[in-house]
Amino acid sequence: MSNQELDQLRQRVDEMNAELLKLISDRAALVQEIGRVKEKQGVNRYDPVRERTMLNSIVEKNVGPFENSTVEHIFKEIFKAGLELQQDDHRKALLVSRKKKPEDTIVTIRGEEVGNGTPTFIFGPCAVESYEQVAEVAKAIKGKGLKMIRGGAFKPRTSPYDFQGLGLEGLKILKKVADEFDLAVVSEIVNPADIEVACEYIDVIQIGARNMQNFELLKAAGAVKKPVLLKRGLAATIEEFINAAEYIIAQGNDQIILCERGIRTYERATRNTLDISAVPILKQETHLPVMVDVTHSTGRRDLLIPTAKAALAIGADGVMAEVHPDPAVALSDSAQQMNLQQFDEFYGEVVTAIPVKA
Ligand SMILES: [Mn+2]
Repeated sequence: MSNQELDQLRQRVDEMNAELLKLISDRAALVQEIGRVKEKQGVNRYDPVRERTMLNSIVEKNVGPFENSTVEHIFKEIFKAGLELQQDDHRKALLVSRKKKPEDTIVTIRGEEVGNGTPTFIFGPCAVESYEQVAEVAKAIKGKGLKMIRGGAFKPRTSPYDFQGLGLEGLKILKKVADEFDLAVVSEIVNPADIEVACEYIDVIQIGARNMQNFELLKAAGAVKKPVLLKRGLAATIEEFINAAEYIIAQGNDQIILCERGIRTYERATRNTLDISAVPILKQETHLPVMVDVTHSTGRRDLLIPTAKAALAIGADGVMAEVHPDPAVALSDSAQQMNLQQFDEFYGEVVTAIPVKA
């Protein structure tokens, strides 16, 4: 075979590649059109019966040289790529996405703005244990000029025999202390039925990691006009996390703060693994403020300062950490809450690490 002949054959292959690409692209455009029609009709995008019919008719026409299984495999890949395109179109349409709304959402909590470029700090005890305990922490928070306190009244715990929180009584204590110190209250709600009454006592509804996919709770939080702090589930992907936020915004409430709080991995040196890269990804993909909970992600007091610095350095809108007047006797999370002196050190170190804005 002469070199000239080979060149000619190769040129034909190049032309066919181009033709194939054009056909695949035209097919993709058609598939997208079908996706839009299906969306209008509310029909599921993936139709296995239709796919099987298409594959059968393609294989019937196969005269070789490829095996039927090879032809099926190639076309299955083309089908898959088309379906993924439809899903991308759908993702673009998410209300929490940057594509839908390019500018940052600022969440306003009693006049305090989260996501405006200045970091927000939320501190407070893991659980509300008594008026005195909460008041002591509130005083330290107020002393730093901060505006928010967190505290758990309803505690979803791993074991049913662990302290479950004071419930409504705990919310009343939080409210009383917050009023005295002029602080906004962040507290977790676990039952959709509690939201209405809880709104009288709290300023931010926290949805905890274990409830990130409690869809009825998400919908109920979306239906009220209260900011929501949504924590990432301990085994949730970023996509699942974003979709959980979508459940809230779809009900009309766009006052949502996302909170990375560590995910479960095989690593046991920390309680969870702080997924620090989730912060810039969430900032790119969504228009919502993103905070980092350094207490639950690490489970280690000695890692609170470095992880808080990392969070702010990578672009988080704020940091959350737990403070207790006497962590050794705390009813929950006693290993990782800071005492008041450690709180002073933490705050001093982390705030000095914040780059001064021009
Ligand atoms: Mn805790």
